[in-house]
Amino acid sequence: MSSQSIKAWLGLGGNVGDVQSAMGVALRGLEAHKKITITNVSSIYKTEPWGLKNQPWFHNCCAEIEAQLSPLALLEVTQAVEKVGKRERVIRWGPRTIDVDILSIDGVELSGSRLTIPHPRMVERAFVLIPLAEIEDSLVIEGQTVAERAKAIDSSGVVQIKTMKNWWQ
Ligand code: PH2
Ligand code: MG
Ligand code: MG
Repeated sequence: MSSQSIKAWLGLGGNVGDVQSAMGVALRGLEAHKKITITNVSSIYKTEPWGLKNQPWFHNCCAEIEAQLSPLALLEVTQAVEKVGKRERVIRWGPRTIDVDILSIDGVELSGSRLTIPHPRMVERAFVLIPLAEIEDSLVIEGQTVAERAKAIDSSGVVQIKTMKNWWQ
């Protein structure tokens, strides 16, 4: 049993069905885990599909958590939470009900077959950088802060949606 605490940032999204509600279910599922505390959640953004263009727009958000779990144990929890959202991934970068990605873990760099931290494509993705900058702008990824990267990237396909502050609870 590990009692070491980690701070991590997650990216959530989807483009099939009621994604706002699926992201709420996922976040409440994480919060219900006794070794996870959600410390911040961004607004929801409507975002242009990245990678595979010909599919519906996504909804995305980011969350900051604290956990008494190893990175791989956290991955297992995020995957279990995706299962509750009935995720079935058929095509890479294609339509999905709910996706929960570990973006970054404070002080951790990791490159393995199951998990790479920081998430390898996060710095190319406005749908990650813009919600992440909202909750943690001074986080440094590959030598640059999230705020700097969010400012430099084309954000025309990322539209903030008005929600209640604690929309996910
Ligand atoms: N996720 C993908 C592929 N493309 N595009 C947007 N806008 N948002 C996503 O969450 C997303 C994507 C694969 O995980
Ligand atoms: Mg994923
Ligand atoms: Mg993803």
